[in-house]
Amino acid sequence: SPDGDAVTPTRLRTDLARSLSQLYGTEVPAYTTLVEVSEQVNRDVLAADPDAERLGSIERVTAERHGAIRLGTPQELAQVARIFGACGMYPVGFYDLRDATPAIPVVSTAFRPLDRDELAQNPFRVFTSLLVVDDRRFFDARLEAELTEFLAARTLFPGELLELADLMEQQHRLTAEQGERFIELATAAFALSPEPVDRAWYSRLEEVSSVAADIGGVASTHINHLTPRVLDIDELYRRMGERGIEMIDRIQGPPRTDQPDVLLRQTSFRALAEPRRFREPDGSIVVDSLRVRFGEVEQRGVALTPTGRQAYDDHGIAALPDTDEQLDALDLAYYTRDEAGGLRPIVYEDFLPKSAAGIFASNLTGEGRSNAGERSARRDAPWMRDVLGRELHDPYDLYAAERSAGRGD
Ligand code: OOG
Ligand code: NI
Repeated sequence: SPDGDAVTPTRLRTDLARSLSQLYGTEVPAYTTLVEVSEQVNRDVLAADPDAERLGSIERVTAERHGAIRLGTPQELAQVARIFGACGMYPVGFYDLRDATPAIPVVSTAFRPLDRDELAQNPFRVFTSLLVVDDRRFFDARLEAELTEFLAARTLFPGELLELADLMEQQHRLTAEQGERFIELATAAFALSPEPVDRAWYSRLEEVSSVAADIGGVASTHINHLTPRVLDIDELYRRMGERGIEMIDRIQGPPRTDQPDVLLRQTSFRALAEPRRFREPDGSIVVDSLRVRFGEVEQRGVALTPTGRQAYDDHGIAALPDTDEQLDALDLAYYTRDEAGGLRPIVYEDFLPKSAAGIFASNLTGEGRSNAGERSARRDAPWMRDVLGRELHDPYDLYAAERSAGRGD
């Protein structure tokens, strides 16, 4: 029957995650090693720890990935919102990485499923950053004008893909054939382009920021990384080292303690030099390399309430109590109750701006250049909501709603 073959948003998200994972594995072979080691670590933790699944079923954790992409214009962001919307992924949170050290000229959100059962079926999410071309701390008026012109002339997402996306958002289903076509076009849109890079233009942007060059120096976008989830990131870090893969020098986020895991811990291995074709100023094409993409891995813990987060941001993990019961009683973290009345943590499904900036920074090729004291362009959650033309969800509202629902409040 036609209905039996219909593709739902959930199915489309699962297929997209799998297809991008396959693509990225062919593009960045060390990613495949990372996935293998992550799966081994998860199996070992599951075997040794009876409570291993308290933060998510082994099926979910093993399938779990987040991706990162970087865009140049508000129009591109609005388009990608339609593509992810078709996959049941909606914008959550606003992150301003221009305030970080070193400052990165982007603002970001994450597209992800909102409901617990959707997350359980497939938790794929994409951290999505947008270049702020009119921020005078990074770009002078002339470079802004050139960037704007360059970005306006490119097309990241073909019309057919956007039409299929809109159809899915309207109908909540596509035919099997339409679904396949969607996946094919979406995967191609996020593949590394073989088109030559204009050397002079790329270099000018790179002087300001290698993130600006990665975004605005080429006529396409690509997955920057795809991140599996592990149940023990310290063990993962150790095993990757043993395999001779050079990791960045630290794990971002809260340190390991005997307290319940909170928020998000992440680490990455260095950007790999990938062969890329360049068009030189004399018109010749040469093969050189760029280091912009990398591997990242993460471990997730319980989501903190605004009060818990403030305490963590101000004083570190030591400011939080030692048990789930205390975290719950003091309203510092989110929990629901299981059938036996025990506490079940609500997993943190979002990102941390400090860690995100650290991940960006660990992979910058140069210092970049920014002019303190210059005008920063206004970018905030309301601005981004207007660009998206759809609701920008507040992560705390989602966690609070889940807690209330789970307790029958
Ligand atoms: C995004 C960096 C942030 C994370 O997991 O916090 C990020 C990027 O490099 O484009 O992916
Ligand atoms: Ni990431």
